[in-house]
Amino acid sequence: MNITKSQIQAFEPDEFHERSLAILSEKLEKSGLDITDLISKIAAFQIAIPSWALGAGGTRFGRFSIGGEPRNLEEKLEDIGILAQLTKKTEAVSLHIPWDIPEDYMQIKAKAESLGLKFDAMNSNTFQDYGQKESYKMGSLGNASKSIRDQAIAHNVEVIRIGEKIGSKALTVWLADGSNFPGQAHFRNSLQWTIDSLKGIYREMPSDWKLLLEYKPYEPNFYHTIIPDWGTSSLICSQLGDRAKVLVDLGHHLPNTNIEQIVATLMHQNQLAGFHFNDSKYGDDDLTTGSIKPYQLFLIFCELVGGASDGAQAWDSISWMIDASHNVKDPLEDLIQALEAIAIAYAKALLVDRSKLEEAQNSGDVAGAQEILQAAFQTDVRSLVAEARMQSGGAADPLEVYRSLKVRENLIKERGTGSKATGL
Ligand code: RM4
Ligand code: MN
Ligand code: MN
Repeated sequence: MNITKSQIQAFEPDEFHERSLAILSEKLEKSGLDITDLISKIAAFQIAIPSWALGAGGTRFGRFSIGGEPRNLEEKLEDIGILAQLTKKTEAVSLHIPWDIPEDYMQIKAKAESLGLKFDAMNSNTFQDYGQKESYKMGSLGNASKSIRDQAIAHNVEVIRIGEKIGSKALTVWLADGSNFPGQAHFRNSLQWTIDSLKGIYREMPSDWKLLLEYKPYEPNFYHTIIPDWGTSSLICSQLGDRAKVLVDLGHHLPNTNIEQIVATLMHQNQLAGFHFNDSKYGDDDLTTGSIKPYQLFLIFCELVGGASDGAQAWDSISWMIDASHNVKDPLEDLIQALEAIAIAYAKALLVDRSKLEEAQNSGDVAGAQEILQAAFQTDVRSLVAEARMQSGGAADPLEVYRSLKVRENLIKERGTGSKATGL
């Protein structure tokens, strides 16, 4: 399905848009902020979409199809193209191998280009068996068996080679490796095997590539995970080299973890690779970004904006991607909501008066510091975000346009009700 520019522009912003924007601009300019600069920063911020997020996700109890799911990689790109047109917040796709091995590289590259999309980080998969010789049941890069480790290394190298053909510049490694029961695995040995395997992969990366290393404290293994936290990931990255950095997936933390502090610490050592955005109440990848903890998302962006403006780590060196599973919502609607929530959190973080905050911090003014953060967080920036999107050619209200144009209904007509996208 194709959406045209004029179809998008036929939808006017609501009657309050101009007035809301005028009032907000007046207020922000009074506090010394430059509206044009804010709008261009918000418009420039782009978040990649993973190729596995366009179909219905499921739990171990079941999976309920949403209909019209993309049947192949081309159709996945088309879905992301729709998101890009409506939101102007994404211009890249992140592929998961072997879920999405391109059949014809030239053709897939051309297809992406025609939709204005690039290829972001490549994702390897050694957490499932996909017809390879030896099973990953007991782990992959950290498996006790050398031949299984070698097979997992070879898979990652193959993913790098595929990525090179389509213009990707990064490899994301998430390991399911760990154990379910005490005594099942040797902690130190499995960590060392993992480090050695990752060194083998790192050596094979082209010199302009980066390696993004995820951590996760549980699932699918429930007793121990070889890379459970940012500290372990950071320790491994330091042994690999400068181009290996820690990837923060928001769903990969135990309850109440201070993720914003992790972000600050990683930026402090120039080791933040990027983000996988999602929100979670209990587990991993569960919910739409910003649907449960928007304040936390804002605080994370405060650290990002602060770290970049203080020169701790360059903004452009950080990768951004959504990584969520959509169980009950239309994935495209869910992604529209997530992109909006991320843009809003970023926009609010840009409003924080950082020098006043530092003054409050240094003088022990606890209440004052809280006021500064809350003042930014409570500001309704939706008109600013909408304006940035419209100036880039996107929709005033992407979800409304999506629904009015009956995108899902059209996709179902095109692809049927029973189509099933590869992925989670
Ligand atoms: C994992 C992790 C990875 C993603 C898989 C599908 O929990 O977040 O990034 O590739 O899920
Ligand atoms: Mn992830
Ligand atoms: Mn995850």
